[in-house]
Amino acid sequence: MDPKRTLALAAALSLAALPLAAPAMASTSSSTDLTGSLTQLNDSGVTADVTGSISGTELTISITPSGLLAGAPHAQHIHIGGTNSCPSNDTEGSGADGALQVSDAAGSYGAIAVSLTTEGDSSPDSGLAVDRFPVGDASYSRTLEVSPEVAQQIADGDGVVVLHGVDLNGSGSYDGDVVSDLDPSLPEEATDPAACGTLDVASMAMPGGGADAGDGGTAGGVPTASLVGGAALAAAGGAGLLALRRRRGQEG
Ligand SMILES: [Cu+2]
Repeated sequence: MDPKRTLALAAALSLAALPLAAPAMASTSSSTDLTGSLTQLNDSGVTADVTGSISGTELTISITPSGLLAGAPHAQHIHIGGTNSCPSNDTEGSGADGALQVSDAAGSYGAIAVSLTTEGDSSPDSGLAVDRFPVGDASYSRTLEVSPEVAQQIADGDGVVVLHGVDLNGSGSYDGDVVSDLDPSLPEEATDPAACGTLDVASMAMPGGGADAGDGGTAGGVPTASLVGGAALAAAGGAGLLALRRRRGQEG
């Protein structure tokens, strides 16, 4: 074969190989791990750990709550919208004694995108399907279908998990004079948010080196640049940690 044609063929082949590599990368990243750490709203004392994944339009999510009112159903949703964030626990709302109601927090975490029901429909229509939500601190785990749009938003880290139902007056059940802003047939306690946390895309493991650079025991085989970085980190000491925390705080 003419050497020029051979070269051209080689070039064409190497170009052809590129599109093969791209879909392979896309498919490995199409399942995204999710994690969340919910903290209290309305001084509820409620916390919850969330793990899950989104693969295509299939959402798997597990919630382990602590501190929810026993014997009462707790509506739980993935909200999307607003600033895709949680209001702070001390945010004043329109409920009794400044309690935060659902609509008060809409600017932070938007509307219901997924109702995390125990069975059946999981659309926003089931947002208050009280007979299909966990009771008390029951742990929750389910795999659900969501719309392509919602799946993308969750994979982008825009989801916020909210658990509802707070015993504001400590009576042991949902009651009180102020009605819910979602359903006036219910007291606000039945729907006020109890805990909130962003549904974060789990960070990938850092490639080796960085975390160990400050450890003198492993310094032997580390390239000079890493050693310098390690020394700088060691010199910065607590201040470096503080800066990292601050940066995280700003993201949250
Ligand atoms: Cu909600």
